[in-house]
Amino acid sequence: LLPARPGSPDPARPLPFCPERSPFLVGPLTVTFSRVPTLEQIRAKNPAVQEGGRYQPPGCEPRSRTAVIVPHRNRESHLGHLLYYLHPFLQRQQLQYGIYVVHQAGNSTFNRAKLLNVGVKEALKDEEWDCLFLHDVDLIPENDHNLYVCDPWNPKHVSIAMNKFGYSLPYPQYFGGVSALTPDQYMKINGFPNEYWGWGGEDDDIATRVRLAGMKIARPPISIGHYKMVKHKSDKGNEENPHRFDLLIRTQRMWTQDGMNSLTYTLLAKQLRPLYTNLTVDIGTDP
Ligand code: UPG
Repeated sequence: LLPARPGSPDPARPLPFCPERSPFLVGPLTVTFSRVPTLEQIRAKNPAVQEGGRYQPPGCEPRSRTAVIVPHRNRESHLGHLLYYLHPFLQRQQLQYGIYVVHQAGNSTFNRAKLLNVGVKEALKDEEWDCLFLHDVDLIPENDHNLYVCDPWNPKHVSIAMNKFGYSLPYPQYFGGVSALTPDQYMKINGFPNEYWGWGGEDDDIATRVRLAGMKIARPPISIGHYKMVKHKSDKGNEENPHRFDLLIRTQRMWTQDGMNSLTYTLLAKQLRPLYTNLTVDIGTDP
């Protein structure tokens, strides 16, 4: 017998597992950005999504409980596109999931990796997630066979074929865009670095952490890891980080000291919005 899921209609007769391959998958998807959908339109198309952007498949026990964590500031239209495509995508995969948007408060230099650490820490207070998807706001998956579940052995890099790189990997160690780690894998690499302020470098640091922690980068087949990026200019407050090469030289020395075990921040707000959980956070400023 499977354990009864809280809220299952009859605790004496727990739900069967969802099938290994969801019957709702359609494969390649058409993704366009001609119009930004409103949150109302997205809500109307996703009536089963609950407060905080949470969902559980009806009638079966999900094979993964997945938290999608999105670093964010000042990209509202990109967030509209992402929510529009991601909610139906995840429901077709019959996952239990929650979407967290981690919003950096203030105007100081952006820090993607630190925001993701905050998102992980806060999401794990809500639920024992099986899998953490760290997800740029402007990347839309183009094939729903790209399952938002974790590899049990290794951190997974998922956005391996982005349109902006001609649908191929820009270089072998690339780990930017969308990645997936179990909470154990995340803690094993001491999370992501907190000290990369501004654009660049943090994703290469994370790839190095994976290697130094004795793991490898797992990847789906290239045809499945297709992503379309919403075109954008570089953001104010996220200029190229001039220190990134110096920091990358120090990863081997620093990774056990800089990460989840040194994370400090002030959570300013946690709001259960209809399509996502919003975390507004003060992560400090570039020293
Ligand atoms: N972001 C914001 N607001 C900002 C800046 C960044 O929300 O003002 C978020 C957003 O989620 C975005 C992500 O940070 O998708 C990455 O920033 P972006 O400027 O889009 O970087 P790109 O050059 O498009 O992305 C690649 C990788 C990314 C990596 C970055 C730097 O996809 O994961 O962080 O290069 O190495």
